[in-house]
Amino acid sequence: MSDVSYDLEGQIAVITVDNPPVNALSRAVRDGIRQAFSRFEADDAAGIAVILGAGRLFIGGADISEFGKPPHPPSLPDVINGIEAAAKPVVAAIHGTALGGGLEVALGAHYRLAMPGATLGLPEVKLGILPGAGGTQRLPRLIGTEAALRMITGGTPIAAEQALENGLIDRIGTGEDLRAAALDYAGFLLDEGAAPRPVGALPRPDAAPIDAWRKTLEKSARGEVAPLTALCAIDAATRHDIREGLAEERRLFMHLMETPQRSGLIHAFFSERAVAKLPEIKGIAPRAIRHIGVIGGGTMGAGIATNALLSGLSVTLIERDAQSAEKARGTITGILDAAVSRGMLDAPGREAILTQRLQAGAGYDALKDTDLVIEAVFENMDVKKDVFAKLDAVMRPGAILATNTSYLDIDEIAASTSRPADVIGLHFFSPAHIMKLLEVVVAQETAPDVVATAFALAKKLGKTAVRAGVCDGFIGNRILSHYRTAADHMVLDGASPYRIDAALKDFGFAMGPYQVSDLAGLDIGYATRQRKAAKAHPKDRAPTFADALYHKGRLGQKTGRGYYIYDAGDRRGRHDPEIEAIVAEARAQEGTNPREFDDDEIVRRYMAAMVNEGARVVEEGIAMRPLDVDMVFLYGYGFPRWRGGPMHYADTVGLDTILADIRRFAETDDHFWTPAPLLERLVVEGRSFASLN
Ligand code: T1G
Repeated sequence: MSDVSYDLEGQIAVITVDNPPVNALSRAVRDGIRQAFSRFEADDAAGIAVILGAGRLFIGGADISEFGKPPHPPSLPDVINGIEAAAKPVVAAIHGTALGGGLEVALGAHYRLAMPGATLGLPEVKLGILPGAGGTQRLPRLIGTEAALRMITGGTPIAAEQALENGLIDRIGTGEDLRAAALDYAGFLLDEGAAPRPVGALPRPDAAPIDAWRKTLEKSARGEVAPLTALCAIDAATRHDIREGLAEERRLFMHLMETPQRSGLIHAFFSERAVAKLPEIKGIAPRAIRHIGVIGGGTMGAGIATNALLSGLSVTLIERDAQSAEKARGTITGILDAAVSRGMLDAPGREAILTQRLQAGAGYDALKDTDLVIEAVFENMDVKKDVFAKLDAVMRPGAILATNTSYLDIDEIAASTSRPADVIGLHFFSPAHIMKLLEVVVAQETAPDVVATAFALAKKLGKTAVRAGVCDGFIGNRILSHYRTAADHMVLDGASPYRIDAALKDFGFAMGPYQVSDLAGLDIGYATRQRKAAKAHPKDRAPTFADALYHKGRLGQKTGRGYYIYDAGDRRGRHDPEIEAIVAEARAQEGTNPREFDDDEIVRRYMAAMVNEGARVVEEGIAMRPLDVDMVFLYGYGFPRWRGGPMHYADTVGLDTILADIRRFAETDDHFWTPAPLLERLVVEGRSFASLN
């Protein structure tokens, strides 16, 4: 029972789960718990049992790394049913967090205590599954159908105080010592002569909230199967006694375990942890970052500054003059006020930030004590070099000079300073205080501890950092440019932008490419095309319909009209009857004969372009692994999380299928559709992108 220990404290059996780092319910732990409870049942000296976790939390859930492998007994439901059937009372003492199977273990106990600050949750739907060890049957019996539906179909944990209020736990422990609090409560129950109190024996929960909740989920859980399936399991609890209900829950759980959505969401779970594991920074200590500088108080600069301030850092923001600096302070104040109104920040916190942690001015010498500076000035190489020359002159030795450029050559910027090893790219995504993705762009000379510092800073800022190499667009925008071109080609060949957007929203994207253009601004795309025009290939097909919209001043949401018309207050937009004529004009200019595109072809072309360029980005080392590309698209480009990212999606479709599509598309355009060598090699070798992770 190495992972589970049993000791007797007076008449109290203390069963401790100790399986670092999160006490996951591995096969050994399940077996250890089962043996510990057999010993408890047989131990006449023990009148009550306490189960608790060693380390920083109670139990973090089933062992996700076992998913997809053959199950090994004892199953978690059997272990938990054994706890509930104990002839003597059992207390679960929770600290840190009890998640998934961990909370289900606590639901199998007869009494529950949680320490202050503990959280309790059933996040299984976030992994594409449902609580499969009694959670959907016991939780609604304990806290009611509505509260259980909210916890299970949303997957968001609740705090101990809320759990006390809704009946999930019986007591909040006092003091800091978990074991003392647990023994105190167990002793109290023993003195009270408390008997076993199986949750499964409670009356069936009320079915009334089910139908309304189903309607809500059918809209909000768009495309995801787990939340609605979890609702079916809870519905079964309202109609069956515990035994039949558990059987139905198991059937539904096993069904979800087989879905590609479970595979996609588990891939996302492990990838968001793997993405920060880089050989180049293993064991490298990051530099301390407490006070940062931000150059430029526009949308990006103000967003970056706000993100840093809300993460506890001090910020010195520099603009070209005092008036601009004050304007930037105003922008930041506005974002903080919105955070206060949303309850994300309290008034004293806002005050402290604005009076103590934010300085805004025009003089670079105010940066001399900062640990790192991020410039977010105009995207022009001469402007950047001028800024870096000033930074190089005032920043202390060891300070880090970062650029937020989205495409300029960071090697060139670094070479213009006396300290290229301290130069790195930190590419934020707008709005910078909300978007979680941060591309950490590593230049040739960037020192490993500067890379490590960037990843440590990202964690502090609550970002998901992905390492990128230097190229035009790094990982995300470079691939975006490619699949956007595939979409534009479909429009030139006959597809409606609206049909393309609809098909990709049905695929699961938050927005289609033309909705994204309207959001970002059509001037951004126009400027990018102008910038790249010098290197255009004669066979490149220009999206002249996009240029036409730009020249008409239709820049998207910011002008109220782009591909869609945005009436006051309506951000969703409606179709513009003039678009058809504008697109027809572009087709006529090219001399193309428009044809129909169905949703299937739209998705295949869009995804083949995305995957093909993703393969090139991995092959060139711009992305370390395919999972890095997946993380960029899950966190920065609205790719549906339950599909795991473009490269994971390609594995589920089959790389041979993707390659066959590309070869078929190349029959009519072998310039744009050139298979990436890595993709061809993996198909020949019968390997997947996952094999490179
Ligand atoms: N199984 C296996 N490994 C896990 C794990 C788990 N449940 N949870 C975390 N890890 C690994 C993680 O990959 C990382 O590994 C290390 O532990 C530290 O994790 C029947 C079937 C618990 C809040 O969804 O939310 O129960 O990178 O960096 O920030 O109904 O981990 O070090 O090699 O995240 O302190 C339901 C998932 C499972 C909880 C701790 N449970 N975990 O956060 O550490 S399904 C969950 C978390 C289930 C039952 C069903 C967090 C955490 P490495 P970490 P952390």
